[in-house]
Order: sequence, then structure tokens, then C-alpha cells
Amino acid sequence: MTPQSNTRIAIGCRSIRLLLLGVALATFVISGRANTPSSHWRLIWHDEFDGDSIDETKWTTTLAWAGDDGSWRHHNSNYLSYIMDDDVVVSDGTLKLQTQRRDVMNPMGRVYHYTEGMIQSKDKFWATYGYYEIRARVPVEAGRGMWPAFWTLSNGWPPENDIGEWWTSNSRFHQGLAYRNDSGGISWDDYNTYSPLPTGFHTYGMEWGPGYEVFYVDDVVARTVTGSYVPNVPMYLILNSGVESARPPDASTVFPNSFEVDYVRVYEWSDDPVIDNTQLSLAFTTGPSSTRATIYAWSGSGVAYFDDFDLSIVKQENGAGVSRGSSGPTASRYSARRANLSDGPPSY
Ligand SMILES: [Ca+2]
Repeated sequence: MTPQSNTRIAIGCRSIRLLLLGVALATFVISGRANTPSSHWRLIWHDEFDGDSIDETKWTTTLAWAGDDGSWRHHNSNYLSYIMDDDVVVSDGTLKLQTQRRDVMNPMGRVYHYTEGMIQSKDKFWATYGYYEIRARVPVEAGRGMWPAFWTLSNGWPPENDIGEWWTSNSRFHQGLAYRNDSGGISWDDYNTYSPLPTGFHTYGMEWGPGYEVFYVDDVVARTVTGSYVPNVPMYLILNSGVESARPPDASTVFPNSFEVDYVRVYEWSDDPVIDNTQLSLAFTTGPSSTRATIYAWSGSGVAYFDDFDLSIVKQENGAGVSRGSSGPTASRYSARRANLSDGPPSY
């Protein structure tokens, strides 16, 4: 979110009025949370990882199935890593799903030489459809062997949605879904890229509705899937770090390292624009002299310009989330939707 001026306040009728009284002319700018999709997407579940430990009302730190060794801590032979609770670290506003090079033993006596962190929401949060997003950093700098992922599963497999999956050994990035095809086998509708993986934090999202999914990287559409095989069942969320067996770490791989996640957010589509004043902020570039303004409905990110106050709304675009109160201003220009995010299922 970029402040439009050095005057910036949380929205609220009283504070708006006070501010309006003191400012000079009629153009000001409202910015919603930059990371909120359009006003029709309602935030229904999220974790900002603001505490100092994982929230166990939302997450479990083992697999949701027994795994190939029965320990609930080892996915399958594609992984070298064993899931450990102490590789799930929450600090300084982010989740760190660590991987480490260390020997651990499962209850049956099998030794693993690497460990990973995992969280999953089975029996704690399920959803069908919606918009799912993380902001995350992949441990590219660690070198070979890392395999972090953000994905969803239902009971059994498939279906599987991969909102982001990275392999550091061959710089592979994957988004897409797995489904059961008409002959009873597994098919994928997905894509992979093999180019240098991104450093630093980026957002990875999936918009999921009846018969379609749209995958995003940094708010840009990377892949649109349509078909009767798009999942229509409740699914839970999984995030994990991990060490792959096919292209394992080498002596130069840096341990410990972390798949770092700033937040996980899930939105559901609402036919009514969301009214959530707590997400608002208001910034003035220049302001009116004395007109009262009450803005009570807004969600989404973008800009609203008010340059007259005749209590009519001149223009709204894309089902805008700005309305006026009984003493409200005119939105004479409004542009709010986040680029590229669709305005909902009907357009597919
Ligand atoms: Ca955070």
C-alpha cells in the first residue's frame, strides 16, 4: 500500500470529519489494503503468523495420513525428510518451515538424515472454492535439494491443488491440479517452469470456483484451468518445507534453511460487496475545506477520487465497494479492483 500523502488515517466518520474541516481542496485518495482482492471477496480465514508459536486451533504439524512408514511424519519415497514439530517456527510475523540436516529416528527405528516442517488444516479448516493466497519466500539461497509447497487436498487423493511448489535443484516451479480421469487414472492440468526461482517474498494465489481455477503469481494470472474435473469438494490446506530424494542436497546445501510464509489468507465470493471498515485507510492529497464526508463501505484496493459533494455517485466501476452515507461525499471517480483478479465465477 503506497501512501498518497503524508496524511493518513484509519477511516471513521468522526476522524474524517475532523480532517476534512482542516484541509483545503477536493481531491483525496482512499487506499484499501493492497493485498485485498476485489470487494466481492470476503476474508473468511487467515493466519498472519503474528504470535510466537503455531496456532493449533488452525493447524496440525504432522501429516493428515499415516505416510509410507506409518509415522504420520514421512510423506513417501519422494522425500528424504522426516516431519518434526520443532521445524515449525513462528517469529517476527512469519512462519518458518525449516529443513535441517540431522539424523532422526521414527518409532520403528528407521533413520532419516533430514527434517522438515509441515502444517495442515485437516479437521480444522476446510473450504470449497474461494481465493487462496500466501505471501512467501522460498529458500533459493540454500542450494540444491529443497522442495517447499503450498497445496490443498481432500479426503484421499486426488484431487490436489498446487498453489505453489518449488524444487531448488532444477529451478522448477509448479502450479495446477491433479484429478481422476475417466479411465480411473490420475491426470494433471498444470504447468511447470524451469527458470531461476524468485528470491524474496512473493504472493501465490488460486481463485477456485465451479469448473475453473486461476493461478496467480504476484497478482498476475499464470494459468487458467477450466473443466468438469476441477474439484468441487471441501479441501484443506498444507504448507511444508521438504527435501527431495530425486535431486538431493549436496555438500554445499546450506542448513538449516526455511520456507518463510508471511500469511495465509482465504476469501470466499460474496454477491454483496464486502463492508469492512476495519480494512480502510484514507489519505489526502489535497482536501475539501468544510464538507462532511461519511464513507461506510469499502473493500478492495485502489483509488477513489472525490471532487464534488452533491451526494450522488457519479461513477463506480466493477461493483465498487465505496458507498456514501447520509452525509456522504460523491465518488466522481473510482477505480478499485486489483488488476486481473476476476469479478467472480459468472465470467467463466
Ligand atoms: Ca505475517
